[in-house]
Amino acid sequence: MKKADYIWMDGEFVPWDEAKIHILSHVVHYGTSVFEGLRAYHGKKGTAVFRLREHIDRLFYSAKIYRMPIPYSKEELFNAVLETIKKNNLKECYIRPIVYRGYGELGVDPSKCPVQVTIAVWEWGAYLGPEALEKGVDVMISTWRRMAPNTFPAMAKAGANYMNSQLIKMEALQYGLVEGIALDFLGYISEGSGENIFLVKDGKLYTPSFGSSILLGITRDSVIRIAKDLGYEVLEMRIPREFLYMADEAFFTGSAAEITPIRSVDKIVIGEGKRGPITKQIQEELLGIMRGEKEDRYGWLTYVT
Ligand code: PPE
Repeated sequence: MKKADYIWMDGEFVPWDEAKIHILSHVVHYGTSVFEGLRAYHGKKGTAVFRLREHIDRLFYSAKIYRMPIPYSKEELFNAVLETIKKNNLKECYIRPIVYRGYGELGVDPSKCPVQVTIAVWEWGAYLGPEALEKGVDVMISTWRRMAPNTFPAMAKAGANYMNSQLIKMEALQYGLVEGIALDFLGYISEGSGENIFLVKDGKLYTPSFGSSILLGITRDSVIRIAKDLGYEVLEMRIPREFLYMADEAFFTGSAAEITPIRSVDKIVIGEGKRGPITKQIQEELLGIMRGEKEDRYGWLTYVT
């Protein structure tokens, strides 16, 4: 990864190489963390963070689910993100705030371990490869399922959920594919290892509902709003696997993946096997807003000043 200069750790800036924790921290042993991932883009009016408020809100509800009292206010973390970007002099970056249980006692009970907070920023290019945004990606349905309800809370963006994501990702890479799509516990489409998924069929958009063990993606929400305002019907529902093969277009959404078209699934070509027109239209709209080229009509940008 590309190093930046400083990482915000519990209220202080620490040089990148010195941002360390104790090996017996609770998080190392039991995966006790919740985190966020978001991006800042550089446009005509300067650098702006995309949907910072919503990402901070999700961080707090992830922490609430896991009974982790965050020792800062939302406002403090909001400002800390902006300060961290400034301190590192970055025009565009990926932002990773993480809340975790540190060093105290080992054993499953986390309550004796302090809740700590770190914010890192770095330059991160296209998540699924340099050509993916335009050309699309070849993917597979994973043999691994997403977690069943009331096992691991899918709506909490917890570090531990990404052990499941790693299984999905590693399997896809072993088969020479870019990503895996997991089904939910009932066998309906859920999401990619680090992205939500949308399908386009006969001019309508479809995406799995939050009952299908998905992370409620903020990019997903942005796409739903943009698509509706462009006049498309958007259905959030249970989606059978075969509907994906029947789709005219399909794409992933995520802060890291942005909007990445899906070209094939299980070697079955989706639509025409390239970025479809509706995918392109929504991509241009969303990236246009993110990059400050189109009016910020939803109030999604926070400028780093
Ligand atoms: N589902 C999962 C499992 C997921 O990890 C992400 C984001 C999404 C959906 C989309 O959510 P949103 O970013 O709010 O639109 N994945 C993050 C982490 C990626 C990583 O490899 O780390 C991200 O995109 O930042």
